[in-house]
Amino acid sequence: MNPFIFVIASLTTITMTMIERTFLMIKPEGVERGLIGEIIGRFERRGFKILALNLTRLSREQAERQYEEHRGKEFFNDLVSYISSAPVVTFVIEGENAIAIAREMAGATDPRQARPGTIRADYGIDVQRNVIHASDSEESARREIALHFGDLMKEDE
Ligand code: IDP
Ligand code: MG
Repeated sequence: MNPFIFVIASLTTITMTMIERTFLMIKPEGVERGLIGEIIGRFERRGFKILALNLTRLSREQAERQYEEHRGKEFFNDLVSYISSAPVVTFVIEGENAIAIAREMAGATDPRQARPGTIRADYGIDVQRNVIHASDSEESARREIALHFGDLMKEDE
């Protein structure tokens, strides 16, 4: 192979396989319905490493901070009350392109529009009770990991 092409091809491969971390949360109805093992198992079987995991009940303030970007929308108050109403499972996974792949595995926000085989299509009840949260970008992942697992961020420094 032409050495120039080889270098370009290698660089492309390096930039396309990014080891990332992302934040996930099994929402109250997922925990309530006994879906913790099923959902976490999907990420394990897909080859992601579980870096942190917590069964916890979010305070109203934590829920508001989690969904900060939606403040002011008509569903905000309801969403915050719902998310802080009962235990959730928060966790962080690590692996290649974790952020985009976890979003794909979660599926569209509205379970009725989610592709078959995605977590929301398989288990979602409605647009609010859609079983799982997954960070939508590198910036959200960093912010949400810091919000729920501050200690994990400190280890990296
Ligand atoms: P996402 O979870 O797919 O990123 P977002 O639009 O960021 O979707 O909304 C955050 C969460 O807010 C959703 O997962 C869902 O639980 C809730 N939500 C979004 N849109 C609506 C709505 O129109 N009605 C009620 N709840 C909603
Ligand atoms: Mg979102």
